[in-house]
Amino acid sequence: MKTTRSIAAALALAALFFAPAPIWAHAFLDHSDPAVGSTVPAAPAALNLWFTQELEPAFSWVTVTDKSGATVNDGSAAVDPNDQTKLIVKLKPLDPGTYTVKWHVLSVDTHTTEGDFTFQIGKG
Ligand SMILES: [Cu+2]
Repeated sequence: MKTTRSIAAALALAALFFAPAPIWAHAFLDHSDPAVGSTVPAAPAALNLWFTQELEPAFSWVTVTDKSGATVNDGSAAVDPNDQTKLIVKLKPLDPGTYTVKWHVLSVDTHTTEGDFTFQIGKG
């Protein structure tokens, strides 16, 4: 009986490991607007970030900084009420230059992920 139980436990554990991908997926950055590494001709009024999973708004944030390290986002990032995978952060009026985006999100599966990228405003 004991053996049967441990086999059952082993099978249950194996089932966990081979469970469908979503259980193990985290919220990674899928794409953004302005796009990662892109050069845009005009200063965008906001930065939009789409993730691979729905986010917990209270624990998800984005900062955008200019070359000098000054924060240029206008207020905190907000999760789009119509799309829980999307973060929107308003931007102050930006001059041409390179901007660094740092994001840190908590997805609904309670996993935290973070990353950074740059985009440029100006001559493409
Ligand atoms: Cu996860």
